[in-house]
Amino acid sequence: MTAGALELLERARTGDAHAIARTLSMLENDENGAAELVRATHRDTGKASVIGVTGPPGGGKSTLVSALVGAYRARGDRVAVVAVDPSSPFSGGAILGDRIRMRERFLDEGVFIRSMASRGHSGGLARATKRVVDMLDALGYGVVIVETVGVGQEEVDVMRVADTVCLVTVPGLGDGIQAIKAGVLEVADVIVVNKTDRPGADETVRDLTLALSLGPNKPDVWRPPIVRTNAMTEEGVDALVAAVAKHGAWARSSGEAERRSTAAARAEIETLARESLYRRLLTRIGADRLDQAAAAVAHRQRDPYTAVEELLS
Ligand SMILES: Nc1nc2c(ncn2[C@@H]2O[C@H](COP(=O)(O)OP(=O)(O)OP(=O)(O)O)[C@@H](O)[C@H]2O)c(=O)[nH]1
Ligand SMILES: [Mg+2]
Repeated sequence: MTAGALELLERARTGDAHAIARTLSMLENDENGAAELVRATHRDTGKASVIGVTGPPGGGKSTLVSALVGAYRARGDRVAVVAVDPSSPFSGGAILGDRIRMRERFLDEGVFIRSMASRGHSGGLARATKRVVDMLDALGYGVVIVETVGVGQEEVDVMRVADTVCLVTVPGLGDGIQAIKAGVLEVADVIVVNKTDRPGADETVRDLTLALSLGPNKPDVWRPPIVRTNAMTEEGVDALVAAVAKHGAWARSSGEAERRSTAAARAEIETLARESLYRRLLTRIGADRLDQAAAAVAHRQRDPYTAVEELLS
């Protein structure tokens, strides 16, 4: 093991925030030492309760996450927050504001906050998020909350790291239904109607209940509960914590948790194997051969399938 990565990990294990941040950057950017960090910590992962919070912009996710941090912290859990913004190449802007507000609220060694933007992850945002979450899990954060903005495919992929995914909607705007149509419901385990102090909450709950009733109705299938919250006053936050715990218990007893972690492991192995085989191929044939093959295909002297067959033989 690289002495640097090992020393860093030791310091991170003592709770040193700078060391924790450095290990996360190493993992995110796949720097030298990242593989060593994964090897040294993999056995310690799988203990945290990983909660995903997603939904349309401005729905109150960050306010709700802050309330959740307070609720879990009050129960004695160490809590980490990973705020992921797939639309932004910079970890700054709105997320930075959230982070400052949260830091002010939790001047507390037991709370760690990390933000991640879309750029700079060699293996993609979802993989980087998984690595970051796994490290925080291994470092003993009992609850890791991942917030993503939006309702697209990238958010769905990021949310696959979570044991329980909370989809946050708001009254009016038809957002709840739109989100469901966009396929986010596929990953939602708990549906939150936030801003219930606003008009139209009852209608939104009714619409969502109807939409959900059209889904599969089998005894072994989880039917996402709908929880009403006002993140500003923290009304409904305890009910949300209870719904998340209930889903977690169901997932463990039904085998769903096992299925999810095996699927995530398989995806990671496939990606790493593909990368590793490709690196080996490049090492063996040399970059020149690749350039020549590319030129041959570009000049229509070879078709791409034949070119690959020749490289592999
Ligand atoms: N009235 C009301 N306002 C709320 C509630 N929850 C959040 N807000 C406000 O809604 C605005 C957006 O809240 P955020 O928590 O930043 O929402 P977000 O979903 O994290 O936003 P993005 O990360 O930008 O997508 C803020 O002005 C909050 O104060 C609520 O329950 N009721
Ligand atoms: Mg936010």
